[in-house]
Amino acid sequence: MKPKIVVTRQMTQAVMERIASDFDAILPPPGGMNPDQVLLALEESGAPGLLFNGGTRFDATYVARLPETLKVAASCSVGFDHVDLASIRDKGFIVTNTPEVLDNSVADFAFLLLLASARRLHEYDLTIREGWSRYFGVSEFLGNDVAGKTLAIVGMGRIGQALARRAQAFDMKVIYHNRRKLLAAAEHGATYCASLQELLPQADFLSLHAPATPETTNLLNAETIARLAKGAIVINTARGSLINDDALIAALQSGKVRGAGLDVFNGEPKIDPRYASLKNVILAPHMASATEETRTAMGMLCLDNIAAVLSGKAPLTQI
Ligand code: 8YV
Repeated sequence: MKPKIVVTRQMTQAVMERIASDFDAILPPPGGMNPDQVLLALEESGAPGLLFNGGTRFDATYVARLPETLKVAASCSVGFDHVDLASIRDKGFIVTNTPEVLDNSVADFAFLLLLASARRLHEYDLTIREGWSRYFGVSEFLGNDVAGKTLAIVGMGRIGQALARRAQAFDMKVIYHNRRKLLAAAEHGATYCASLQELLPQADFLSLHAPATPETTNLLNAETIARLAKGAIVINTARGSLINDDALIAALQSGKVRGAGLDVFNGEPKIDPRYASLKNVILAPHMASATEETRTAMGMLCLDNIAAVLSGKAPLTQI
């Protein structure tokens, strides 16, 4: 008897093929299941397993409505700010996430945003699309080198460490702020700053990699932006809640912040419309982990977790 699961999002082909062979699955419509559809599918099927992601927010009210038949919910994400852990524990089922398998993809994307922002790639692309009419002068439309510059990382977990390795390969100096200083082997040559106040003035580039928590909400605000060196570039592939949009937009408009590369936003997908009017911002729709290889690895890890729990074994990556 194949274990029953509800799948809320269309996964990559390899993952869908494994679902078809190993599970008795209730599959989503092309646009994915909305939260009510997830609840109904779980209730009607009695499925003990669920494969979901941040599109289904497990807040306390929603968790209370989940059927008792649910035993394991695997989130296809490393972040779990969409999961109220206390209510999960009260309800008595297991929730897992997908750490490590997306480290390289997200670090690649953060560095992509950093390089593209430094070299104004999106503005050059726009120049061609809008009708390139003349060569630019030797001192016109310039970007900035990254070699020799300082990358400041806030949140030096696995993704932050992977980004540090990439930056060092581009001859950048790396400093970081974290809840605690890492062991030297994990620092990859980066220098620890015990406070944001110590880190921010040194940043030519600031990349955010902290989780979304009450403590990190609006971590980048008017006061912390004021401490940045003029002309710093801000990168965010973590969570939109880390940035106060009014403060960053004002800084981008004034030039205090030279540019930004943003993959995550407050209120996404309905983001602050002012971002789209700024030419010194690169915008991406929360896609830092979006490669065929990584999304397959994430989906497979979700299925490994579900299969383990439903066969009486311990999950691999329980939150
Ligand atoms: C997910 C994310 O990777 O992993 C995370 O925490 O932010 C997301 O990008 C994506 O939604 C796939 O489920």
